[in-house]
Amino acid sequence: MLKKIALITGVTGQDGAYLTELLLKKKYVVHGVKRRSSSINTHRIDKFYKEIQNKNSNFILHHGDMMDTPSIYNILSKIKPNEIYNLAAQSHVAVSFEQPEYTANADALGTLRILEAIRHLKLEKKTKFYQAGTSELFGGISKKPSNEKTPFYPRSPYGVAKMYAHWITVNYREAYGLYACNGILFNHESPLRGETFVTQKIVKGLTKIKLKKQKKLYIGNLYARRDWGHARDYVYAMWLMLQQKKPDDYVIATGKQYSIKDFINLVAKELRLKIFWKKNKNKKEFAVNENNQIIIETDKRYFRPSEVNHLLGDASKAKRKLNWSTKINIQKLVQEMVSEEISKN
Ligand code: NAP
Ligand code: G4F
Repeated sequence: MLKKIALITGVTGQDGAYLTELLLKKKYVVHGVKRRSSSINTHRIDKFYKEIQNKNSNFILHHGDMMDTPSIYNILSKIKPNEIYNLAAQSHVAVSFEQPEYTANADALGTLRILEAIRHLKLEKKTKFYQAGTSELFGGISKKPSNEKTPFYPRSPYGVAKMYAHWITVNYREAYGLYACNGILFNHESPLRGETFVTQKIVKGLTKIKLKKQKKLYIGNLYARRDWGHARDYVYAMWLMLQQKKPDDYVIATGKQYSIKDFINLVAKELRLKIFWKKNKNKKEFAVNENNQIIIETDKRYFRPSEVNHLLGDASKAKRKLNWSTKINIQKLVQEMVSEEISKN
């Protein structure tokens, strides 16, 4: 039987690595798009290098960029994939306030570039398309759990760019009959999470404090709340979306919500690091250790011009139609992230 061919943009990112692992296990031929960088950016997928060195490798990397139409077009025309997972993005919300135009180009127009390439290459009947959508689309919506029918209200240049990507994916499905799906994924983390996202920053910072390699952790809004799952569970949902009879859009979430402060407390507990929360005269919160030394402090630099205070998802459609559910809860997620971090120190 012919092997299925998948193309993953953003293969060097957190989700790209987990999805590569899943698809290789499922005997796909996996092509990944990586962008050129001055230092090596493949640490998350290095474990598949053995696979690359093998002559009959099922894992092939291509240079490309979401901002560069010819590279996208050429890769698609060469490999004619059965499935495309568009995971590439400037994915950092805070950075999107500093680089709004770059974010729009890579995240919004980048998606359009792939859809147009599918159309021009007449791959509409062959190629299924997954778009990495986000709970940031819901942004400033109420505290109730969001589902596929909840209206969007993005609160960052990143959220706005992803909103374009969402609707252009819906539009190409409706206008040209593409098998195209939006996964509206809530936050998902893992030991492979980028270092500047809050969970990984907390795990790395508190581990170093525990091991006396760092004195303080500076953090932003302690009271933002997120619905955090594990990336491994979430890439499985991406794959499921492309295995259905009809394309559709799905919310993927755990349905449970924690604050940044809760996450800090969970990590401290896992590390057996004693922390005591206090407030100064100006009601600014900080945390000390048993020797009354300040180990966590808030810092204006990490607050955003407009914040998304609450994110909570309702994944009942995915449960019903994809038979998907989350397997790894937040306690297990924290355990895995902490134990991986300790092993690196
Ligand atoms: P990530 O770790 O930041 O990975 C992003 C990937 O995109 C990296 O491979 C990065 O390459 C690549 N990339 C960035 N700009 C690019 C460009 N101009 N051209 C080509 N590639 C580019 O993100 P992630 O957490 O794996 O998330 C995957 C996708 O899901 C993203 O689209 C993100 O916006 C979306 N999403 C994530 C979450 C979440 O909680 N993780 C939730 C909802 C949606 P480098 O390695 O070279 O930087
Ligand atoms: O970890 P974060 O940077 O993730 P954020 O902004 O929720 O975005 C992530 O999830 C989205 C899905 O909802 C993805 F689409 C997106 O690509 C990305 O993966 O921040 C989480 C929360 C925010 O409210 C932020 O203000 O943590 C708060 N926070 C507090 N202190 C901090 C910090 N965030 C970061 N990055 N760094 C801090 O020091």
